[in-house]
Amino acid sequence: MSILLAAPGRDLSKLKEAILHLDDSLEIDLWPAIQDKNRVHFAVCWNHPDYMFPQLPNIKAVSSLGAGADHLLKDEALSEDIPICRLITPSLKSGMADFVLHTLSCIRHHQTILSRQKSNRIWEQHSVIPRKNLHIGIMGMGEMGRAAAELLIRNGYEVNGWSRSGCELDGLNSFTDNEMDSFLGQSNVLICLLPLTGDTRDILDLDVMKKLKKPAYLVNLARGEHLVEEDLLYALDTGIIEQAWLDVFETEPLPDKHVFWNRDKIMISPHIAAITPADEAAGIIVENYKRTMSGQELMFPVARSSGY
Ligand code: NDP
Ligand code: OXD
Repeated sequence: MSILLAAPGRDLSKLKEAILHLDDSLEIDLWPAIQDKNRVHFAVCWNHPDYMFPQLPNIKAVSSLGAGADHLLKDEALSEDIPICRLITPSLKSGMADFVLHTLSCIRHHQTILSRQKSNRIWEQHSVIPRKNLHIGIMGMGEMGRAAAELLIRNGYEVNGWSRSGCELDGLNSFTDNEMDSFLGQSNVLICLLPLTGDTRDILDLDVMKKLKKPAYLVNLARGEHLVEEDLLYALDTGIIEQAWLDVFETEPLPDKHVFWNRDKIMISPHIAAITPADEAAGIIVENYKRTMSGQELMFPVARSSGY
């Protein structure tokens, strides 16, 4: 029986090594070089090709190689009977929390202005924005949102969290999905950590941006499809939004000709907010493979009904 690792364009050799380090009796295939397609029982994927699953007649479960599983759920060739899980590790959560804290620090210290000043050899000082002036609003209080909120609260930020069912966390102002307007009205740094579903696609639109407390900042670390790109450009041009910090995009890598590259008020990072180290990923992959083979429930299962 084999585990297939399929992430075109990514070097998976370290992950394969880490899995074999845990159990050298396992058989690992790296897409597209599969020894025997009938032997593949478990696949770990990131942006796999559409035509892959119909070639794997004995697949029993599939894991995302990341935290999001939207790329698997949209594949109609992946039968609804096949359970899906995702990879959540301690470093992924702490990495995301660190990245959010770092972004807030950059906003407070005017990093966008400093970068521009350096290009033009300008020496000009700016006073730091006090933490109390930033009211943080996190959309999505799951694995990532909760880890970020905990770290921000420990660092003295006021944090509002928005989710479908609400989130119990000491020091957090929790809002449920029908309290969106009041959540937005009390937040001026909006951080998107939602899964991509039918309900959340295009959620970061002009209407949402206008409802934020001023001055407003937008940080999207979840999926590019959450953001209505032309609405952001309008919001930046009209002062509705001061700056945007984007780590994820509809098309990745962000195309060379994309208008976002030339905007001073948009900071871009290449989908690196949080990354799963190979050794931690391997532990979860091996565990979920073994659970699959012995008919047990998977760790970090994805519910097809909710889409996350
Ligand atoms: P989870 O599935 O753990 O959490 C989802 C959260 O969103 C839950 O709190 C859920 O509410 C809430 N939610 C879902 N739908 C709605 C809705 N319609 N209205 C309000 N709240 C909603 O996700 P993760 O924390 O693991 O991941 C969050 C995002 O971050 C994903 O898009 C993921 O792909 C992305 N990500 C990005 C990385 C990067 O490097 N940029 C790295 C890792 C993740 P409830 O609690 O009520 O269910
Ligand atoms: C993701 C990830 O889901 O990088 O974006 O894990």
